[in-house]
Amino acid sequence: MAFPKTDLAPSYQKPSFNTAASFHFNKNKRLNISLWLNVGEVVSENREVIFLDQSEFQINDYASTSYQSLHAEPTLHIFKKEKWGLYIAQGFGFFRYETYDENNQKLADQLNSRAPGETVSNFTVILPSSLGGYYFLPNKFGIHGRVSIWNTQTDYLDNISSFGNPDNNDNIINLQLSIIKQF
Ligand SMILES: [Ca+2]
Ligand SMILES: [Ca+2]
Repeated sequence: MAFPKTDLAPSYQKPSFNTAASFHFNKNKRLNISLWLNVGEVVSENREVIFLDQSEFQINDYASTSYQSLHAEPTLHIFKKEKWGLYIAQGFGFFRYETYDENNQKLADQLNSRAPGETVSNFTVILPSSLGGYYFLPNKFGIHGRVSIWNTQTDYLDNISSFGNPDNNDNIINLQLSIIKQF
């Protein structure tokens, strides 16, 4: 489940589905590395926001952001036992996204939705900070849960920066629960 925090939706509230695949190289006692692929969508919406000058600009009050990301993360085990572990991780990776309005039109193309000269990219870097744990059954299958703050390096997940608070980037918290297999 992914929860966005943007200029339109300033607290982590509205959950959306996130799908992930990951590989964990877990041989070492403490320091290991994992690779993550995530695909999902987050929605930001604020019907009550009244922006200053609606005559000149068509500022969006809704943004649906679909994304794909790939990141690598060194993981540091706090506990590592034969059947279970608890770890923290700090990743680095790439994040591709596209933001749509309610009519499924790309907001990036709608120049009058942003301040003059504000161009958006659909590509950014993420620095996910995570806390996770896992437990293996005797059949080598297991369950894995974690929480991640993605620390995106963009303010345009909701297509709004100058008209909102340009000093903070948009962000995503991701809660994940997955089935894992030991090889
Ligand atoms: Ca923003
Ligand atoms: Ca902002």
